[in-house]
Amino acid sequence: MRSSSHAQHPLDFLVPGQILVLMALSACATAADGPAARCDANAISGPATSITPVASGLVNPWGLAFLPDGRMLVTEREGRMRIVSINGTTAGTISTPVSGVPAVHAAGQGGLLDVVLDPAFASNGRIYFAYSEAGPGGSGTAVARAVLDPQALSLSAVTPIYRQTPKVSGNGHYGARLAFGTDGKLYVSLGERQKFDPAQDTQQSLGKILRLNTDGSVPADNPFAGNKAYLPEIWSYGHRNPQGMTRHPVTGQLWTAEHGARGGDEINTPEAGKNYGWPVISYGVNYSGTKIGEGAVKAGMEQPRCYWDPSIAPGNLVFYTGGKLPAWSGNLFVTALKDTALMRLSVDGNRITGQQRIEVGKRVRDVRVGPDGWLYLLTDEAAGQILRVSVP
Ligand SMILES: [Ca+2]
Repeated sequence: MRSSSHAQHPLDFLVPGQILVLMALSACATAADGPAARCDANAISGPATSITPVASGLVNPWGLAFLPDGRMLVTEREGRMRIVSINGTTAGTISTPVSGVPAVHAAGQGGLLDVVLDPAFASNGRIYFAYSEAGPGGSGTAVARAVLDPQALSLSAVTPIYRQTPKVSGNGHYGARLAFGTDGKLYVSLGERQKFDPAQDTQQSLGKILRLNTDGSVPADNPFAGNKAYLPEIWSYGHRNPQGMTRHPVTGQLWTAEHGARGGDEINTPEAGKNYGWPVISYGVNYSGTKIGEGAVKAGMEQPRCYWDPSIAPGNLVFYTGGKLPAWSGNLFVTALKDTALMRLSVDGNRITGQQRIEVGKRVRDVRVGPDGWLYLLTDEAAGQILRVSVP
């Protein structure tokens, strides 16, 4: 029609009414739009909280597990595991390091990461922990099983049960939360090591959620068992850096929090065999502002339950089961590193219906429900603390 040598505006051939329609369509199709909603779309209010330090002097604590006697087993990212007793005080006692912890690759985001107790810990003393391990090619997330003697402060029978493949360069996006399902299987969240595409490569374990037996072997009923195109340990794939994982106390559904790119942190409910999209779909953009992948929505790829834009940098998450405060019952609490807060999300089925931001003022790495019914946080600081969140 016209020579392309003219610097013609692409909308010049449209009449004004058509331009409006086109603008509306284009607004619907931007990467920031899609069926998922922002986690903070509806602000909710709740009872005023008290946040009290109960132990101080931990160095970058990462994972916390309550022992049956009420003490806390805590990891420090540099490679130490300690037992903390609070005895109802605000100046808890921190033990010397537990012996027997293997050498870890403590660099960048890597080191000694999550720890969980075996569901039968009271009888078998077993714990499971995730860590970054150096090896040919660089480093990767690994999971080990051991027997803890809480009195002797020692680990025995330390056995690596899983190693992420392949090991790669760099010191980011290890993921590394652990959670037991109601099926007694161990779920492991693995980041994509800042390598993007491997999250979609089903022959690698970067950017995956795994489902394992407690000795590291693959359950026969895993979604891809027997399918040569997939590593059999994969539960779900297309994840970026999931550092939060828990299960719903009633339904058993797995819930995860994952760091997205700028403006794309997500809450997901990973289901067997499904693809969660990274790096093909995302609500975020590169830190430089450039686009990632193909947009926010694609057939065959799952949407998050909600996303944060701007990003909060989520750590762990947990459903409130404390029973102390009916107003929190069934709420999902998510820690925020960059946003230095605790997010209280109201949940209806699989839908996030509201968010209350509870200011902490420190980078919050982990959240757990304590045996006293209150919430306990780890702050990711060189002068790290355990904080109790209660309602007076
Ligand atoms: Ca996703």
